[in-house]
Amino acid sequence: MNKLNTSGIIGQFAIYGELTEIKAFGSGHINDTFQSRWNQAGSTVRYTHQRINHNIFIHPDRVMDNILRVTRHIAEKNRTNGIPDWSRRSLTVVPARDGKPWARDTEGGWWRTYLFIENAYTKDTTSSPAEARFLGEGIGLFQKQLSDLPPPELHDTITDFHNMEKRYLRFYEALDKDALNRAKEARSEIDFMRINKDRGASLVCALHEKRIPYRICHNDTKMNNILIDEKDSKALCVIDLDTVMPGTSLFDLGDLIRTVSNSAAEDEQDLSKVDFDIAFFESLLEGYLSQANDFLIPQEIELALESGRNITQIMALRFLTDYLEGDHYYRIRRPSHNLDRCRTQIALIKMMDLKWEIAQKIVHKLTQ
Ligand code: ADP
Ligand code: GN1
Ligand code: MG
Repeated sequence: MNKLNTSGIIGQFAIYGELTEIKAFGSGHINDTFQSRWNQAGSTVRYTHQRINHNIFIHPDRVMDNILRVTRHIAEKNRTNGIPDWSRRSLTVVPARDGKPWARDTEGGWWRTYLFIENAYTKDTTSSPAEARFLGEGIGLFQKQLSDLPPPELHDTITDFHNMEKRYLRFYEALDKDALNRAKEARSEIDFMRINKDRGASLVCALHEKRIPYRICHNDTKMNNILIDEKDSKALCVIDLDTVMPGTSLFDLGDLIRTVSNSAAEDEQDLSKVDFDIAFFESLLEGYLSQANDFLIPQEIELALESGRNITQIMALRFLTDYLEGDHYYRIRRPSHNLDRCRTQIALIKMMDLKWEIAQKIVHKLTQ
């Protein structure tokens, strides 16, 4: 979308002052994100605008309904508890001029606007155990703050999002079709997925068999969906809330383990750099439990380590499926990007397997 069109849609939101700049922003795989700068009677303020990926979120109105409820709940809690800087600790939706939490462009797209949270940043890889601890704490707190969200239930914004069985069905379909004749490039990854199918179902089975409870969770807690405060390097605000819906807390812990404990980036091509960093894992879990211990039950704790392997496997499978289907889902920046991402996830699973016992001892140590 060119700049002119972008300013047109941005003009639909209830923002005062002169627009001085718009630019593309962020590195997410799903939505299109822009940042705008305004002169409001001499003060400079910034906003975040996003075109919601309408192919993936087929009911953007329901997504926004969830986001409003969740962000208001957290903001209200922080405000009434006197938490300093509360307006930077949850996203604030800026309504359109007609009062709706979204605006539509002339091409049928759905847009939303948030206050831009200043003096914060995101990271794709972890630099220190302290950073890992803060990220864990941030997601534990987010889940805790939402544990008393009043009914009704949040909408399911993507059906069966982490349902491994359904993800496997789609993978086998893509493999049968092999529409782009790409399976030959991914033989060993396909074999890995086949061999490990059963163990991949453990979280979903535990949910379906009611061994662990449904809770409100984020469902997409890769580390760059957490804004970090420049002031103290602590987790400041959990963003990218499109998938906040009922699930298990372990989906969130699992995606944190996948991204925070990996010593390399999600799409690292040099697989010798991919490692399951035990020090990061320990600090992450410690930080997460410092908040989540208040509500987790033993059956959830039992699956803590497994959650990391499980979510890593689901991501490997989803990247591979998208590669076979022709890269329709994830944004790519090179031809085999999705295959590279899949390979990194598999390398990480293998490192987790290798360090399983030591990691399990850490779980026991932290939960005794
Ligand atoms: P995607 O779904 O594409 O991953 P995100 O919601 O994660 O999109 O946003 C992409 C990036 O934009 C984030 O990683 C973050 O850097 C930045 N961002 C998003 N919302 C805000 C905000 N309210 N304030 C500051 N930065 C933001
Ligand atoms: C997508 O939106 P983003 O880039 O934070 C994806 C996640 C994957 C992630 C892998 C709605 O997250 O499920 O874990 O890519 N989000 C959706 O990087 O599919
Ligand atoms: Mg994101």
